[in-house]
Amino acid sequence: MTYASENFSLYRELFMKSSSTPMSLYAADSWGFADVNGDGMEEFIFHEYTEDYPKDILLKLAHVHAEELEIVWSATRELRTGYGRFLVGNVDGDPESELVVFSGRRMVGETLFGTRVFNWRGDELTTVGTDQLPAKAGALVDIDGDDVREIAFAVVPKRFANWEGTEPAVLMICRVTPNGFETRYKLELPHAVQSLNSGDLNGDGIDEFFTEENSYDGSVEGQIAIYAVDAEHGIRRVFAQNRLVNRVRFFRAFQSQGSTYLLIVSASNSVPITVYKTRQLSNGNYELEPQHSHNPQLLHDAVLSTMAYSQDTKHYLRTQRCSVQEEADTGLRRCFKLEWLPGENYQ
Ligand SMILES: [Ca+2]
Ligand SMILES: [Ca+2]
Ligand SMILES: [Ca+2]
Ligand SMILES: [Ca+2]
Repeated sequence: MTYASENFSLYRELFMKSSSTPMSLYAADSWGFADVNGDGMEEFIFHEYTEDYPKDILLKLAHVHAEELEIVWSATRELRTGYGRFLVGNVDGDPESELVVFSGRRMVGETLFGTRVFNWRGDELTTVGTDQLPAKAGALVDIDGDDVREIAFAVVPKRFANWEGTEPAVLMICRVTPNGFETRYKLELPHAVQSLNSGDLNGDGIDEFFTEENSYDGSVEGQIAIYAVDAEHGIRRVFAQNRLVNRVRFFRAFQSQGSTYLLIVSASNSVPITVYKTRQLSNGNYELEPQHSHNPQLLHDAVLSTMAYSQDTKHYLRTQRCSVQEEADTGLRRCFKLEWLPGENYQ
């Protein structure tokens, strides 16, 4: 198989993002690359609207060729994900990556799919774990360093007739076992979690996770918090700053020059992008140091963290909403342009 060495673009009627950042259309939060069927070739994992009505949103796997996606698997309607979100990672004993799909919310009278783990069996992705817990936000974390990821999610346990988006959440760490989800740790919060992502913030090989939080009464808004997990303390909050951001559009931990940083892209136009250095204090808590310097390597690494990366093709992927003209030309109603950028241009 050959890949275009030049940049190339695909136009697709796509929807979806991973479960970490609700407002994001950044490729790093929207698409996945992993070998999910164990054939040694990486799949491109995405969601797409069905062509026929009623419109559903289905998970698909494709192999990437130059300027073309070859669909190798498509979910049936029974496996539709609605407005769910997905993550890709190894969450069980076999070496392949699984897909973890979260349903977004729970309302009276609405079908709830819960959180599902999909594994490749035979020639199909099938549900191997399920939980009726609706998770608005989630991330994969390795809390014990065994290279199997646990699932961190923010669950809203009650049913609501109306969904405000500010319902108090319970943070949970679950492990996927042959018998389904096993809850390891829980922490009840008095406010909501809008988004959640993970990374090893102090370089010890154990993941931490971080959240964007708010409350119905507005007393908590744009709060960024960091949580550490260990057997002794369970889930422990090690940083929180209220009104740090307006509203998060994208956030991610990334490495640059041997240190860990947090990139926060806010919906606010006045201060859209901030990079923080994460620093652990002697008492185990963290502080975030805003980086004001125009360090080109740091900015470069921050931008790369917004893109998805394909190991097989050595391309970064970024997404852009099509222009009105492009949508007219392609005949697509909601068009996103996928741009593959050769990795060697970014070394
Ligand atoms: Ca494969
Ligand atoms: Ca696995
Ligand atoms: Ca683990
Ligand atoms: Ca760590």
